[in-house]
Amino acid sequence: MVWIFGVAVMAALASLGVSPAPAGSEPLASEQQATTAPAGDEGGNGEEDAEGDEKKAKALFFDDFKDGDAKGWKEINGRWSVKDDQYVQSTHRGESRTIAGDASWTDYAVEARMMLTEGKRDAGIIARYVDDKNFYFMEVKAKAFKIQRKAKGKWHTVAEARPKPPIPHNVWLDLRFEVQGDTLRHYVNGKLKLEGKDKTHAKGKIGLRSFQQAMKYDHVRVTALAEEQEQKEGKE
Ligand SMILES: [Ca+2]
Repeated sequence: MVWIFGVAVMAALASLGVSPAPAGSEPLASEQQATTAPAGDEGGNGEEDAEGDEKKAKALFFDDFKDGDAKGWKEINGRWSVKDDQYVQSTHRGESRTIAGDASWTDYAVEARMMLTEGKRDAGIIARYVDDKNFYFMEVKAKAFKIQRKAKGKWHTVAEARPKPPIPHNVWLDLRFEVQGDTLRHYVNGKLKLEGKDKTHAKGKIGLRSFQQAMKYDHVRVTALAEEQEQKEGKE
């Protein structure tokens, strides 16, 4: 039993005919615990706010580029800049890549909004980036969705599909790339487009990438899949 010290509470207890503990009989630790406990009214202060805060807290990484810079990103090639709260890659010559996050991340989802602008090739999200020769790539282009593996510098297609209708330019797409154990999942606008198996890379950083394609990104977010699952189960 936890005793709550406070005039209001003691008065309330007295009105119910309950006697508080004799003064001086309670250890100090218990008193501190009691005074920091919520006073009666539980969960009355904005459930939506609390949920939003929890979501932020659970993200391993988040960048909406509202701070006007790309701090935390390591731009390897391409022409990157932050404009109008978006991360813009403006050349469609050659490859572009920028890397962020933590090399120890294992099972997670990387989400980003992406818009293809100039060019005729592909752009997307990198996961489990070990180095420039070893990572997974979630690829999007007008006529193909792919999950690619790069290992020791060599490309291999893990899964592939043809989008219907073709993916247009200058339209925001919600991308989500999940890496969970040896399972890799490619989502566009909330729908699972591809799933493949590969166990070459177990952990690594995240990144954004294109080949002969200019594009924009926004709202990049990384979530640990174990924590996301716990959240879902907690709500049911
Ligand atoms: Ca933004």
